Amino acid sequence: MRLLLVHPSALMYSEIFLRLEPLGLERVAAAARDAGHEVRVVDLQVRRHQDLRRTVASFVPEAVGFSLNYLANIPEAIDLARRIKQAVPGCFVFFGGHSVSFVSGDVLEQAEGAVDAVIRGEGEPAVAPLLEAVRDGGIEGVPGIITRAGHGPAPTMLHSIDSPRPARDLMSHRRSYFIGELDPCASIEFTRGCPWDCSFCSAWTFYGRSYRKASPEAAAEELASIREPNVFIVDDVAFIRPEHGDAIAHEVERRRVRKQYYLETRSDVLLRNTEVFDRWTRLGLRYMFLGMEAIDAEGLDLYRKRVSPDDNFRALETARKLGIDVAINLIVDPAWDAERFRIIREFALSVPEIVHLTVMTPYPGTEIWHTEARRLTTRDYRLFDIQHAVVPTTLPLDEFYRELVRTQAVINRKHLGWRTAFGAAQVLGRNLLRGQTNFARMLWKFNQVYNPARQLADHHRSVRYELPLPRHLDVGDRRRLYVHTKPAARSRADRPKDVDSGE
Ligand code: B12
Ligand code: SF4
Repeated sequence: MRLLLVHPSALMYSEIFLRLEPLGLERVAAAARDAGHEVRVVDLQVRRHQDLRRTVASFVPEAVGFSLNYLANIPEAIDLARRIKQAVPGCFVFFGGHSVSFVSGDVLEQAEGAVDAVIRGEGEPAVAPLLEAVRDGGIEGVPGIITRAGHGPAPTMLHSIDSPRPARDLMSHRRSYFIGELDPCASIEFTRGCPWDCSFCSAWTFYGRSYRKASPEAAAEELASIREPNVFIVDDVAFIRPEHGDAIAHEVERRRVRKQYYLETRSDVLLRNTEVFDRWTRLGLRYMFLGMEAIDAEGLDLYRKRVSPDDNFRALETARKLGIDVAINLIVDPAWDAERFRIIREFALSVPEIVHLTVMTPYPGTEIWHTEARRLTTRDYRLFDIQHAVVPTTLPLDEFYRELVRTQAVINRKHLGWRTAFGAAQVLGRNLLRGQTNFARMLWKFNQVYNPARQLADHHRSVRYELPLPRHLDVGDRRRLYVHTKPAARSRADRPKDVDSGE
């Protein structure tokens, strides 16, 4: 069959700091291609709607699949689905991905027939059976499928994440993917899932708290096949198991692969497995995201982060010693007053690290979606991008955004603009010579993207599609939140000692 896969447009946050390849969609594309289908991919993060229209007109797809990892993209995807159905009557349109897995039934209703099905859970094992069933009949038997008529069997999980390897060759604008100075930048997955259970996060509920590792040989082989000089490791928490990180490092050294890396991890993992991170700095690890989330014990307990403020500060020290540049994430509670923002600004100014702020947002699929007592002030999908307040703010909303942007602007003062341009002159020069302009362009974009008036105005747009209301649920048995309920090859040994089972 002719299958077209589409990734929606970039959200606010990705307009400046990063734009990364849609690895999940590339893996779904690979699985479909391996099963003999003809596949094209359009990534609207780096292409325009007009490009999608042209591809639809020339390729005349028999099936179109949208990747919906982000709730905020759902309205755009429904509108595009309607247009595709008009342009190619009879084309089978389906959605898949992280966020849509938690609101599939509601999205199908809202699309009023423009979307034929949603695939919940991992896409690789489902896409070939789905296309076969679209051609030959019997879609109700596809694992993870939901249609307006009902749902099929539970989603299945890949036994091993070693294959299929992402179909990177199908992406036409690879030079547009970057993260900060790492321009251009590819992505790779070494592990999938997360054994922790933070209350604001849906990474663990999606994968049913399972955790799978790529084989070190397959991971290194894939790295060696990547053309870009820079790589973002998409794992939720990198190097939880030190022996796994070491084994990949060994294979990478053996193949003499030399790249620069950006990854994401937790403070306690960095402290516990410092040697692995040190080894990776010698292989090119330059940057990391550290989800600190809060600077006080109360906040950390609230999010069930299972680390202490002391761990967080020691982790920062460790990263500095290793020479890794860190971007910290802190969660802004809409209840914050001006004084709280002032304290956070002071903190952000006092550390050399980049301090990112995201707004606490109850998402379907997270525990706080069911337990948050504050009512939602909006159900507009587009505002669920963790840059907007969706529960009542203590400050008047306009003042909240002014304080938020003022605090985020510390990044602008410390890490963007001329100061950074001078500091990174060598990198900038090298990138520009190679025609890579993503990093240069991000340096002066802050005020255009982060603007309190723009954020406030977003609340006044007319709303066509709304999130379902949260159902208050006794989450005593947290398995009720899972998308994948029967984790593949779950090993107790993969669960860090300080994470209780909670089940
Ligand atoms: C890498 C990553 C990013 C990259 C994006 C890369 C990209 N272009 O896709 C960057 C850093 C840019 C990013 C940014 C953001 N992210 Co992000 N991100 C992730 C992360 C850590 C891994 C995603 C990944 O590549 N996984 C590996 C691949 C193989 O898995 P996958 O993408 O999920 O794909 C599988 C399935 O979802 C499914 N699937 C995917 N697409 C499709 C399509 C079809 C048709 C089918 C059938 C199946 C299918 O099959 C795939 C294979 O199994 C996830 C957490 C997670 N564990 O998933 C968060 C996550 C998806 N991000 C999240 C958030 C909140 C954001 C931001 C909004 C954050 C912000 N600070 O503003 C931004 C906005 C992004 C945007 N659209 O512009 C949330 C989503 C929450 C929500 N409910 O919307 C997540 C779940 C993290 C979390 N737990 O909070 N992110
Ligand atoms: S450790 Fe990170 S990925 Fe895992 S549940 Fe907590 S926030 Fe989510």
